Amino acid sequence: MSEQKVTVRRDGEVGVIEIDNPPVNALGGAVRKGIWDGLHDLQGAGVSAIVLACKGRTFSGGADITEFGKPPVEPGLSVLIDEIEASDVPVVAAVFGTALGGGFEIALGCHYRVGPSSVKLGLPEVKLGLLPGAGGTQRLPRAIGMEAALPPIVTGDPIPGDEAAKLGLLDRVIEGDLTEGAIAFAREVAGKPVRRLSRDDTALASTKADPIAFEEAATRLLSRSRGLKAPAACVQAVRNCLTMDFADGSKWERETFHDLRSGEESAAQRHHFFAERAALKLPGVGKEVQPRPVKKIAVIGAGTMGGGITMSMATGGYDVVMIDKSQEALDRGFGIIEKNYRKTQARGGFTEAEVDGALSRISLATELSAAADADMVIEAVYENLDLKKSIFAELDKVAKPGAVLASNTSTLDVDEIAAATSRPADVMGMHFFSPANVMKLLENIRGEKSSPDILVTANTVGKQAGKIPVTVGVCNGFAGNRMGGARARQVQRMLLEGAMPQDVDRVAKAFGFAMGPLAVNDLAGLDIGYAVRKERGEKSPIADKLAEMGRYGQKTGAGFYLYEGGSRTPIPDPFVENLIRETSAEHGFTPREIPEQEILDRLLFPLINEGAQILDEGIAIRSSDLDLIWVNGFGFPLAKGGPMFWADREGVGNVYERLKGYYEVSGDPNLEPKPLLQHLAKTGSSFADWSKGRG
Ligand code: T1G
Repeated sequence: MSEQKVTVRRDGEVGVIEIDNPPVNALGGAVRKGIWDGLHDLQGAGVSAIVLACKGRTFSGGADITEFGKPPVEPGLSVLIDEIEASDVPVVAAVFGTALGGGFEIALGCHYRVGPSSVKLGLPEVKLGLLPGAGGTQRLPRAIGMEAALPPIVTGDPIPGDEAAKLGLLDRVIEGDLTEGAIAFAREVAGKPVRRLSRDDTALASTKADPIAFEEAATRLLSRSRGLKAPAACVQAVRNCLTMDFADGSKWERETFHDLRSGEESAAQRHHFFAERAALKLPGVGKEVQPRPVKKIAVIGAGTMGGGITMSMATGGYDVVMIDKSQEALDRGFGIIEKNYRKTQARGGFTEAEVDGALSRISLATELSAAADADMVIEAVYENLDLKKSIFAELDKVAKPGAVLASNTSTLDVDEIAAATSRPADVMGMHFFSPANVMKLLENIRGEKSSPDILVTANTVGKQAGKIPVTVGVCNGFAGNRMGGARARQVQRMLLEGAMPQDVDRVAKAFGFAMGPLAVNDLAGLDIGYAVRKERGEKSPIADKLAEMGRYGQKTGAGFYLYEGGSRTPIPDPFVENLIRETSAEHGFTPREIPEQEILDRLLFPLINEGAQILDEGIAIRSSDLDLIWVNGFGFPLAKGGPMFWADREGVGNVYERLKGYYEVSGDPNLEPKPLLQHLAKTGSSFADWSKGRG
């Protein structure tokens, strides 16, 4: 017998419907049925008011996403919400925690909402590639006006409880025992006329009279939508309030919701929702493995990475001591941190209090001894193995027992760094991506001897710092950069075969990358890649020549492209085109025009093929981890889900056959299909199926 997900009781003349569906009281079919039956039973019993409450840690977090795509179960959420709103008996929603999506929508269908100032009310459907599908785009504007309703619907960012109270979304702020408070409130409103948002257009009047402010807000919000469909649909749904009544507006909303939910973009974004949570699960590491307590973090190095990491940690609420031998570097680094904070504050990204708080948590020191009381140390010095090993040997003497010792290395062997200490179990990698205060990806590198609890600690700290942590093993380039290296080799090969930089970048951007790989090289600096290749004894004929000429990219005004007058706009350069043709001839190639489909395939397949090998070697745990890495660290379009998700949707067999074809034509060993890719193709399987049950 499935446990009771909804209980119904009476407290005098007030009825209470209580949802108990851990972990987030998702509004699955059984919950909706329980609410539906409870509502009618209580109405039939003649109660004077009803409270809709939830047990556990939050009011409902929305519809049950795991039910999407399955046969619908009656009553549908919209129908249930309309039924609640139609009640002659007032219904009071006792909201707390994060009342999101359908959870907020059902609260909007109630006649009153009460809760603590800590509650967050939100419609994050847009983050799943959807729009609110149960009346949210029609009721919220009718509750607080169209201009106020637009940002939370289009960004998916929640409305904090104190702001919700100011907007009239909370009829009473109740701290302490919420259910009791809600019952007392229900007694107050019993017998009073109820306000039904679907029948009250008052709040729409000002925008109907003058829609300019609304349209300006819409344009501003959509400018950041990265071409995704859902944000534009959210805007249109709210805009419909100007010309449609509630019934027609809701019909449009529901139809559009179903269109989006059955589309590729939402499938990709829902994949990411679950992928972020799956990435925190480590094979063999159960919930009994707790993170080590972290309050103070020491960051070693005040350069670009050290400064960005310091910002992320201070923003996450940690006390941070930034350590650098040079006081000048510390002062410069702190100055950049303060400037970045103030810039974001000016854009409304932080309040002044948040910035002041974060800055107050940062201290500076020139001695490593300042790390003595840190619970975690993150080393972010120059990418040199000997230097890092010497610092970790010092840390071994200075850091307190139990401190997590992490290196921000992007390519070096974490096991070698760990071996420089007497406590390799406390050592791991925490690979941030530049700029570290902006990029969400955090690759946590599991050393051979890293203890499980430091991996859990790094996940906890990473999440609190607003990162998306993914745990991978030790190899050259870990996961993201190793896949990137495979693609880079193919890009350079295509130039030798006859493609020009602008051809490759045009195809990449048409697929959805914000920048093409050659423009990214120019942004990062060709000198960086050149130094890494020199250290490894690798060659890249064209890129090496450019670097040796001092054409490093944007920073020198010329790389694969020209950059005039400090502009960041890449301009194709005939000099480079000639250099490519000469180098191609030197290497015995006969230039040909490469079809765009082949260029796209040879941009994506190396990621998929190397990703397959990384999975097969156990460096990465599951394919969705690689999708998180490439979307959040390397600009793979979220709408396409990530390289491995895209391969599954394209058909692994299809990818394998085309890759094998390119390999057979070119003979390029970098195009040879890896064993796992071949296996999945031959067995008609997918990366997702292969990954199931791996941690
Ligand atoms: N459905 C199903 N499972 C969910 C879920 C949901 N809505 N939300 C969370 N989970 C699972 C999650 O996968 C994880 O599972 C566990 O619960 C704990 O989640 C009509 C159609 C609510 C802020 O987008 O933002 O309503 O890994 O680790 O950090 O318009 O979960 O343990 O197996 O995130 O405390 C709209 C999504 C849905 C909110 C809690 N709602 N959830 O955060 O826990 S669409 C959302 C969250 C909708 C209507 C439309 C967060 C949270 P597992 P967690 P948390």
